[in-house]
Amino acid sequence: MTSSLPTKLIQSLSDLHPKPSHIHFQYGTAGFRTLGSTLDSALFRVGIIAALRSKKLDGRTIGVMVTASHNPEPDNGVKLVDPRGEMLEAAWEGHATTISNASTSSDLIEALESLVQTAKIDLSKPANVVYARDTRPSGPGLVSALEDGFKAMSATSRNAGVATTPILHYLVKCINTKGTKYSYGDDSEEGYYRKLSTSYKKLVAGKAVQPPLIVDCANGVGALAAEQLNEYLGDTLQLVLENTSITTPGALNNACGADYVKVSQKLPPSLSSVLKPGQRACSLDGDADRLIYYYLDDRGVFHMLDGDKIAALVAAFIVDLVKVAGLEDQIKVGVVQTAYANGASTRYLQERLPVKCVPTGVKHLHHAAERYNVGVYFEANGHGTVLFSQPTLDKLAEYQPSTPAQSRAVEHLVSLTELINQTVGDALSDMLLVEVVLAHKSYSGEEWNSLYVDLPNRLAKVSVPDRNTFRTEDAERRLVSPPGLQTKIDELINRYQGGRSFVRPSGTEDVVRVYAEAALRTQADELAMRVAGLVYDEAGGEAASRPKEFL
Ligand code: NG1
Ligand code: ZN
Repeated sequence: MTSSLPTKLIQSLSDLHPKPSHIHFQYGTAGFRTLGSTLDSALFRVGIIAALRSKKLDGRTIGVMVTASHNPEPDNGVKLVDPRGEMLEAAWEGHATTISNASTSSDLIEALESLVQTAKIDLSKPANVVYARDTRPSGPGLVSALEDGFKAMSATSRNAGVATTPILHYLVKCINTKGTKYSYGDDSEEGYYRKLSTSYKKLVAGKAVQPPLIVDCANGVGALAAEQLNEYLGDTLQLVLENTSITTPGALNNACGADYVKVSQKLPPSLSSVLKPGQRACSLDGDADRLIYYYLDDRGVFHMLDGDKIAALVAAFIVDLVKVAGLEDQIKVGVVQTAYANGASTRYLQERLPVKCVPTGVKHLHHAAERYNVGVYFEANGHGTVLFSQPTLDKLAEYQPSTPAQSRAVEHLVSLTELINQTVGDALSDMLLVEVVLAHKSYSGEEWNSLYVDLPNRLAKVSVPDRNTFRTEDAERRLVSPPGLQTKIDELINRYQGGRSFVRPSGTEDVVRVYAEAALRTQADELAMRVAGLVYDEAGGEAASRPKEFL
């Protein structure tokens, strides 16, 4: 039993992972994320923090995911996953930032000692962690720095290898609920594929098999997972996997993947000879937690079905099932969005359901969704899931249906709770969810798309010397700083029919993001460009780059 930090061991291992003096790390909405080549010390320290977090939570298992999601291949990142499979508690984001910025090994030990004191960590408790990485070339090196962090704390660690972000979250929840009445599933990748494919098969039983679905795997880890899933699905759904080159240098997220499709609003060029008019296709991102659908119409015109369209499709389906089950008065379904949700989607959903707008970042969406009996949350970029509260799960388990139709609807709802990842947005789980709804409604992509018509919109980004000078309120829809800038933006917006625009600092990149929508495509583009121009003029400085093009 030790009750103090193993300072000698920490010191000697930390000396192998010195912090670059010119870098300031910040644990943001997606953990630490920057150029992979600069992250070695941060990974070592995250190893220590994960161990301390586990000790703080009585030895419950903490997850660590090494990924930079949709970012370019040279980037990498790391985030911690709390025992229920959810994002790290907010207070610890600050601790992680402080510890990652300690300049020397002795400063690090001092910072760790202060964390142990302030967070009242009992060092005699065990430390358990499970970790995984995506396919980035910098991954293996960063993982060994992370492992040195575990070693420094003598943590018990389990290497989940190369896995998608949602699989790592799934494992964390399974490990921590094992043997309890809340057991989430078998704590293995096979357990994950089995859980998803079994519930999918139950949900589509008796429905006509959907035509094959093209899946753009972004040349990332989703390719490995989708290949496995394909086998488990057998002939209930055929996935045609594209962009599966996980070892080709530079291929990851390059002109493919969910972020490329969402931001450029285009078909990945690699699919132009593959996708036939009317056929459904979808793109995953580099760690398979985002999903965007699309199709070409008869004239070959591209149509995108983003996170907002997924939310609309899925929410309506669940509301119908709850109604048919006879549980309308007992189970309330609500939707959570961010300011990036298309205005047309918000209008469509608000006419049918309670809708809440929260700041960007999964933790905000997730927590808001937890307040509903069934909370549907999706970001426009395709990250999202549906949460079923524990009382709702209990209600579904105990409910005595009085007709065969009610009984079928309840069975479907129970299968949905199995199919949908309850920890985090999961592209593969969401993909099967979409396929279930399309099969039940006999919808083509075109019919799904016609639920509402998207307002033309544009996302731009501006490099500024210091993005922290931009501060927002009202779920990031208005700027409070720099002073006066919001008034100028408002004046611009008023000149555009159906105009809406807002500016916020990114939590994952050193940029300020600009979003604009308007009744016409040319107007949305123009509004975005002009607001970006205002931001540039305001931020000024040598380091700022005038926005010439979008992206
Ligand atoms: P930032 O960089 O804070 O805009 C982006 C996404 C978020 C979320 C995070 C985490 C947009 C506009 N922003 O955040 O929605 O997914 O990355 O990966 O899509
Ligand atoms: Zn991602």
